[in-house]
Amino acid sequence: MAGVKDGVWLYADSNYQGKNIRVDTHNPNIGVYSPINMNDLVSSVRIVGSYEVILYEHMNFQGRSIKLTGNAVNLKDFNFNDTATSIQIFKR
Ligand SMILES: [Ca+2]
Repeated sequence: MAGVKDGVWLYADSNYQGKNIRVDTHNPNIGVYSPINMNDLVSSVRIVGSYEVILYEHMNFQGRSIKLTGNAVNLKDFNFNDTATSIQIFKR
């Protein structure tokens, strides 16, 4: 995707819509410590570059989790809509 900075983009709505933040391995915060609070809001995920992502239901990588190795246009498909509170990102 030309012009889009490498990283993991999280969107509040499905189909990569709504407010969004970019996170990477150095800055994986999506909750109260991030510039835009995405806690329990993420509905789609776009992975730009070679990353693997694990979304967790609770802070500090607790609770239910899903692993993504590619884009997710609608986290409802993963039964994980508006659920993610912490995230781990790995370079592949
Ligand atoms: Ca949402």
